[in-house]
Amino acid sequence: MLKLPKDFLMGGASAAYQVEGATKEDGKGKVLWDDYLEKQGRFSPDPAADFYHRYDEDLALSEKYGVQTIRVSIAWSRIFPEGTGRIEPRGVEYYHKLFESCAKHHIIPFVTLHHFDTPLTLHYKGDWLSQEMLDAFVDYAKFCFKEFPEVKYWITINEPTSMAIQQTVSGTFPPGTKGRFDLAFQAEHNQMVASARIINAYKEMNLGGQIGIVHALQTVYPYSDSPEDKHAADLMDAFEDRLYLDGTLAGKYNPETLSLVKEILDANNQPMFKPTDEEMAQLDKAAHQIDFVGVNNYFSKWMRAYKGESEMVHNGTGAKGTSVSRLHGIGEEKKPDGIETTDWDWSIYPKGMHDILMRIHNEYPLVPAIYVTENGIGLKESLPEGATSDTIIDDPKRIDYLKKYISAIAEAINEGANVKVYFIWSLQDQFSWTNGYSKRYGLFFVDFPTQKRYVKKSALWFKKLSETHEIPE
Ligand code: BGP
Repeated sequence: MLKLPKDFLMGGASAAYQVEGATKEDGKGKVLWDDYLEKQGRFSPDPAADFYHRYDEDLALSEKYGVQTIRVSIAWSRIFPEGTGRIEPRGVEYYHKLFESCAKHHIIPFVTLHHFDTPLTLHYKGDWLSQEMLDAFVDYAKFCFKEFPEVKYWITINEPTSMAIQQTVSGTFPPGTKGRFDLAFQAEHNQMVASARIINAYKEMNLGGQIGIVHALQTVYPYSDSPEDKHAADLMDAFEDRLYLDGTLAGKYNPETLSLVKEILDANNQPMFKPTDEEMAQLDKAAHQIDFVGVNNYFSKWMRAYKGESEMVHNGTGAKGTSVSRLHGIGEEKKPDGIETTDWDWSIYPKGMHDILMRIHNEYPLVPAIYVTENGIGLKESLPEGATSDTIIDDPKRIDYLKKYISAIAEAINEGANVKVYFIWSLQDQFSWTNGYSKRYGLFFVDFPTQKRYVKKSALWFKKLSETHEIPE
């Protein structure tokens, strides 16, 4: 039987906008999603899981079911409603109460400073493409470091790549721009610089905690052994993984990575981003001080050569087999026969988790530790008829998924990777940015009309693992 190390922590993850609800309460400023979602009319972020009012209940459940740590994010616009300047004391107070409740329930908070929720004022100024946004972000981060000394684990930014790609390449995040690889690379570079500036500032403040960044990392494989398919996989890897591993964990961009990036941009007739010496110095300094990298891994990708125009169709409803991803200058995603997928077309491939952990271990020796900051499976689930508060929701597919992925993590640890923490996405069912409420990930079921919580069987499985560190059958 595979085992996890004795000091390994088991956690549950969330993000402010996906759980809190209360988007108009206590002086919170608007974020990029508010008007966008209202206009789209598909789903509302209110009340989501109503975590703003029910955090204590969720933390009590967490304690009961062996969740030792939770990943939450601070909603920047609760504290600075306009992104900068005026401070809203009710927002500050809310996070103090949340961290107090964590302490009461013996739960360690890992706190993300930016999880896809740029304040609207700064979004309109260019979001991650604007230097004003970067400066405001550094000020906000320093404020949080001083205000919340009880937090000992900080995450600068969640998934710079998925934010940028979805904002300006696939157009699934606001403002919904498509096909602008140049803007995505520039925004990603800027996020890495912002993250580096914050890491360097945090270390200067000598607060004794840990700080790192979280990346979305999908392991990319070629569809076949042909040189063309292998090259498509290299391009996709540079686009989604390698540039960010280089920038944040090596502190410099490998020339080979940059030439792959340039090839993508040239094919799309778009200009290359131009880092300054000062920015590169910040990246280098931060890579030598970063305490951990957070890995979000759910699925892997297979690429084959493709010469046509870009075409992307997002499966946002769970209608299996409807997603399309063909990127001009990169390639086409195509899963080999026999690869299992979820209803949202995400592959289930635990080896991809193992391989990404080993790659970081082998190729990025500066980073001291790896934390799996998100992993889990989105499923369609409903409350059985006649459910009472004791009803336990049966979710065998989630247990199976967790067993396979956590075993893959245990194997990587046995091979030398320094993986210390695992966060399931997600702690409780929550709002999914482009899929609404039908894609459930939680250990705890949330009945969305009433926001009442129910335990899932996976929570019982999780508790056993957390207590014994043996991966239960
Ligand atoms: C990650 C995000 C999370 C979360 C998760 C699941 O990329 O950091 O915020 O949403 O993916 O994705 P989805 O909600 O699209 O299924």
